[in-house]
Amino acid sequence: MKPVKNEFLPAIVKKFQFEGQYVGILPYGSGHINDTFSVFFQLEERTRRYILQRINTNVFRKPAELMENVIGVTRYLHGAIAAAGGDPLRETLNLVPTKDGAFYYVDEDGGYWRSYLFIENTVTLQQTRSKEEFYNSARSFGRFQMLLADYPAATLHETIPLFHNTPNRILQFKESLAADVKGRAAGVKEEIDFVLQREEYTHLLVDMQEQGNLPLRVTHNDTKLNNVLIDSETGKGICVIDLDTVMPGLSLYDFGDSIRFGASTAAEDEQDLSKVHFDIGLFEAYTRGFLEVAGKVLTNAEIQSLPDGAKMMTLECGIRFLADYLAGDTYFKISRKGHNLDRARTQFRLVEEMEQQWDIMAKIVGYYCK
Ligand code: ADP
Ligand code: GN1
Ligand code: MG
Repeated sequence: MKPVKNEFLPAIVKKFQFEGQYVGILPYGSGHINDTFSVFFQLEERTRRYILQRINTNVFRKPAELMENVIGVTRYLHGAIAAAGGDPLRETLNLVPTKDGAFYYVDEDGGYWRSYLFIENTVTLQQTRSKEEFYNSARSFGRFQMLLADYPAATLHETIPLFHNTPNRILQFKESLAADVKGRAAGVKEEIDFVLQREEYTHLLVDMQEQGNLPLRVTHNDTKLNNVLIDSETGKGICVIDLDTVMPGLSLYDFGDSIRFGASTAAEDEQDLSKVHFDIGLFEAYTRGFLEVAGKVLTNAEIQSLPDGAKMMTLECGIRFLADYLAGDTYFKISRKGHNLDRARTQFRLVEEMEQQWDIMAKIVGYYCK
């Protein structure tokens, strides 16, 4: 995708139904995929913010279908949250329409733009700060899954085909490895071996699902900690965001992706691996929060497989980072040389430590089996 041209931003802003006097626009957030901005408006004495995003169409090939999903899911959540006595303007994303009454705007270069109400007095965390906050985020993602339990899954488009199909991720990795377009493979032999040694394991969850042992549900599929807005005063999870990958999936994907990001003692891109550890206390806190809310709908097979969800999502993400490093950093945004390799290494470190603490992980989830 071409970089966003800053001088065109005010013209994009004009397309949306924003309230007040335009003040300015700034890049926002730390997502790896979309281009996100916050837009400031003055309305009487108050400053109001909106989120404006350009969807990454390299990653999401059918943005109109993606927006159909987002419209459907946010509308449904709005109703479910209101019915439960919650505040739908704070507890789910709300799209801001364009002046033409659509929910996205396509610019001259084919860029897809959308806007959300900015949810104020919240923070997004790039790393877990406390057990309690992580537990709270687990309750939010658990609630998200519960609220969407009856959503008509068949109406959802698959926005990225085979997104969490880990064997397919291995195939893509092998393609990047064979092409080795930047000549980087020779320098990462150890990491490549780490992946290949676990190739057989990558089939576990898709096989269980195909054999009918794990049910398909409506899942978020990108449940890292910075995709939940945390109330800055109470530390409670307020709103699950980044709905681009809401699709039918396994509950283990949502559980697992949260663990891979949040049960680490360091940031996803920490360069000093001596700081990166899998924290079993954080694993326990997240498991408790997630299962307190979503546990009643999960089967015993799902609960017992939660450690595999955690390990699989961590391994898969490491494979994706390493594949992108080999391919020349074309998928995930990077801000330094070797960024994707650093990210891959943290993931592999976490996988190793999960393998070492497997029995304790199994014991923790076993406590919740019915
Ligand atoms: P990406 O797919 O690139 O991760 P996200 O949709 O997660 O994009 O948005 C990037 C960041 O923008 C989030 O991590 C969060 O900090 C912020 N953000 C997104 N939507 C909102 C919102 N409605 N209110 C406040 N902050 C938001
Ligand atoms: C991306 O969009 P963002 O930054 O929340 C990626 C996830 C990865 C994550 C790793 C659509 O998430 O799958 O797990 O980076 N999203 C997509 O941090 O590929
Ligand atoms: Mg995000």
